[in-house]
Amino acid sequence: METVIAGDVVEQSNAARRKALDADYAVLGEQLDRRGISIDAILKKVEAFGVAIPSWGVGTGGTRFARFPGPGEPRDVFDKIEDCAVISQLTRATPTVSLHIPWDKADPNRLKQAASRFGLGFDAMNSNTFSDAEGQKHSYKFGSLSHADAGARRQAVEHNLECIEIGRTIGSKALTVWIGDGSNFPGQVNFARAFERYLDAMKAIYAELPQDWRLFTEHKMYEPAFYSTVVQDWGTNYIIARELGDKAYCLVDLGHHAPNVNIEMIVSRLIQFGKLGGFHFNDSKYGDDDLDAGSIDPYRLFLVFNELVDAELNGARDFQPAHMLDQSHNVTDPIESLMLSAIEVQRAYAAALLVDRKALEGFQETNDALMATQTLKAAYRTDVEPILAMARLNRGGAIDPITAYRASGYRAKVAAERPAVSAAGGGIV
Ligand SMILES: [Mn+2]
Repeated sequence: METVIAGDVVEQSNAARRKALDADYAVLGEQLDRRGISIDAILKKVEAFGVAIPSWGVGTGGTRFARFPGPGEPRDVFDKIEDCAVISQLTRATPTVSLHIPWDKADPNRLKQAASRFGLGFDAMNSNTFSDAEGQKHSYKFGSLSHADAGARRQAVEHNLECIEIGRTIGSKALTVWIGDGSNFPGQVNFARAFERYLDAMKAIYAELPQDWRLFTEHKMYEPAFYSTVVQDWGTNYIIARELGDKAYCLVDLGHHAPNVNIEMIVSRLIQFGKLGGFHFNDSKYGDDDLDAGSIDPYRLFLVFNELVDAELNGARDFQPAHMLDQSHNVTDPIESLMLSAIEVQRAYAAALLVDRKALEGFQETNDALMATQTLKAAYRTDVEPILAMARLNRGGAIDPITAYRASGYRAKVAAERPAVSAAGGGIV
């Protein structure tokens, strides 16, 4: 397997940190031992945990006001795969890439080859009917899968079927559908009719889904439509998954809810009724800000993982959530942001594994609110960094990925190789 960053750069970086890590790991091991937790068991679970990188995440993002490209931006999907290989090599937490069609359209066999060179696989395919591709017959200005015009709907269905076809060749096992359909004015669309048309179109896509695939639908409260959105919340999303069938699941993008919504509770509901498909991780302060996962409210991320670990331990049915990052990097090096975000997601998982669930259940049964919440806090407060670093080291990654990445000079190298492009597809979904 090829690596992008020279092995000696990683080795040197790790050699300088190995002694301190061993000491920190031993101390944490002792602490956890007193709590009846085996640190090695947690380490094994963390080592097996992975989160997918969205191909569009390695380009600099932007807002509707401007985009400020960084040096060495990927020029095409093959550059994106190389950037993803860097993230994977240093963190060992991101084994897969999630592609977006048409942004990443290329010969599927070449795609497969490019990824397997670096030992990468492909996660869910993402379709795009929220913008017009060059030369397409019908515009999506007024919607796609829910469009009033049957021709536009058919075109959107066929695009999704093409995504499935590409995905089959490269070894993907899921399709994620997010649409921008909605309205900007009261009265512009008939809510029920638009949803009916959407469901009919989704049924046509679902009918062509391979037997071993899953279909994820992603809800979002607003934007690009600002008055109403066809798939606006988890309730509508749940209806869709129920209407379509056993292979249809709901995808939760953390940024796609109103401020202060209790997302961990939505996660719990979807798990309870066997319809949680997966996540787009990011963080937000005001709306769908697409900030780095764990950068604003790491406790919320922990609480989401608290639900996931609970489900994992209880053997919840149809529970195999897909983990993916979906965020926009406007002011940082996207590779650095994605490495740290993958680690933040891993951190939330590791901390959630430390919750004393027996004690928690006892406090819940006896209505001891204070001790129940302290039980969660005790897990959250534990600094699990030595576990995460040891997981990276054991799997050939870097103890400190950011320092190793900066020492490698990768960004300067690709800045010299890749001429600046002004209009790279750097959207966010
Ligand atoms: Mn998303």
